[in-house]
Amino acid sequence: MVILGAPGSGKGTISSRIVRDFGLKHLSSGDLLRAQILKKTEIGLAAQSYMKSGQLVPDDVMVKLISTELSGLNSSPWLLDGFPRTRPQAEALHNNQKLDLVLSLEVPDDVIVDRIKGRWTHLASGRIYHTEFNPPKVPGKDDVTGEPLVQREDDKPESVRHRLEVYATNTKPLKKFYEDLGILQVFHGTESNEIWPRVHKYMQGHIPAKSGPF
Ligand code: G5P
Ligand code: MG
Repeated sequence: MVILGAPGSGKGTISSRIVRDFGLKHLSSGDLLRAQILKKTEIGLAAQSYMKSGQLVPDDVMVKLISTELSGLNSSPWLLDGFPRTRPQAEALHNNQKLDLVLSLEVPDDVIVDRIKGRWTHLASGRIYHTEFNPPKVPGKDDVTGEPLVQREDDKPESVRHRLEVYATNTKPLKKFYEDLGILQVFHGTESNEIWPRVHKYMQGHIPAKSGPF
């Protein structure tokens, strides 16, 4: 399955709950890219300047990265977060893998701009925190490793505004692509805790859950 949604709409937050309750493997394209940047790989070096300014990394780089990751999963069910983001990426995925579900999170832009200011990330694992919504046990430290948390370079207000525009232009039109395939389900809301029980209920109709919605 795929989860769509603007930057900061809660894809990572909802994905971690899907993983917990339904046991899917979570592949976040942004986390994969940030891991490549940390390791200073060729892909990481190529992606860094695009990501910093909130632009999309070129399609050929992304398609290669994600198809390599998917082929390593064998038959485990998976959840893609942040990919596809353009029509060519969606077509490349569609030509290789048949999707069962596509969820789209619809959160107003003003809510997003406000909440992104409070995000702190553990880059090595992709674990996400928020100063009010989901604070770490020790301020500034990852709960699992105790390592320092950082604010993403692309979470600066000018990058966030640009990422929202890029989403509206390139990624939002993918909803029609998946609607035409009959696999799109849209969830509107302003709080992840309000959206999540609806996502859980919808998914239970398609995948057996390991536990309840809370
Ligand atoms: P990413 O990493 O895919 P985005 O921009 O799609 O980045 P992002 O920013 O990771 O998405 P999210 O995952 O949708 O947002 O949101 P989240 O992290 O769960 O929630 C945001 C914050 O709000 C967190 O701090 C969370 O705790 C908090 N929060 C959640 N719910 C609530 C709530 O209800 N209330 C409150 N108060 N807070 C809440 O991509 C990054 C870059 O990588 C490149 C691009 O350059 C992209 O810009 N990239 C690609 N380029 C080309 N093609 C692709 N396929 C690419 N994929 C990545
Ligand atoms: Mg994310």
